[in-house]
Amino acid sequence: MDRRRCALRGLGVSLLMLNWAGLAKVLPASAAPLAGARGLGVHVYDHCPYCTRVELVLGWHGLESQRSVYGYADVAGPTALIGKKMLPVLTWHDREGKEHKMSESLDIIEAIESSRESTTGRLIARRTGRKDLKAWQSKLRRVMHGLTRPRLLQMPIADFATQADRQYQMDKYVAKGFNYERALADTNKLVPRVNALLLDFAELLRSEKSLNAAGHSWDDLYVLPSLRVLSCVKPLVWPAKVRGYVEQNHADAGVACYFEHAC
Ligand SMILES: N[C@@H](CCC(=O)N[C@@H](CS)C(=O)NCC(=O)O)C(=O)O
Repeated sequence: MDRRRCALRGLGVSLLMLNWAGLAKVLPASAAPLAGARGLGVHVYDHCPYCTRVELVLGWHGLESQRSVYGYADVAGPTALIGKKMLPVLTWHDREGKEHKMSESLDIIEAIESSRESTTGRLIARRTGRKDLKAWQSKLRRVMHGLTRPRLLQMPIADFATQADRQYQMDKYVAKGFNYERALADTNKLVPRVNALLLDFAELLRSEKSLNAAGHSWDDLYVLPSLRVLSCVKPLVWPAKVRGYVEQNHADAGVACYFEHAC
């Protein structure tokens, strides 16, 4: 399911990089991680919010990449990349043909943002720390997983293609006290709560495509992947403004949501 393919060409050197926390630091020219990068590869789980935020930023920058999606029970695949089972990972070759691998979504996004290959320049402002947004996110976290975890297993994504992949997800969350049967039985209780939060979210949006009037920021990157995951839950009622925000931002990046497969 490759959505992007191509090579980065002629990356310039970026001297000034702002890290994700917003602290300015000057890196030597050689530290511009994507300088001269070719053949970007993005290694992801489709359902993973950290992976989605990377794919959103790649897409908004118009940087194409070879997309590899791993089964959730596949230990060898991701481990072969960075020595541990954790995604996302970005891979590329430098001008000399040497292969590079980068993990940690924050670092990957910073590398993309600071690359000169993108014609857009920086797109993502710092997180604002909006209290209304923080409060909304913590309410959502408390109720969304009961709806999304069982349904994500039904999505036609490589993450959960095999019984072993689905079992891996279930074992992971059952070990943390999650109960799949109870969660599904609670659907009718959880849906109205999430519907109310979607209505609240419409009030938080200060532009059609971004939470803040000035354009995309880390606020959007923290929220959009959660909303994308919620798109697998059929009984939810999406306010037009919120659905537009989710669909447009993912479409702009070439990242599919789950609306059409919702159950
Ligand atoms: N700090 C990392 C977190 C990445 C992460 O937690 N990835 C999860 C998927 S959402 C993972 O690879 N989990 C492996 C597993 O649960 O087996 C980042 O921001 O990239």
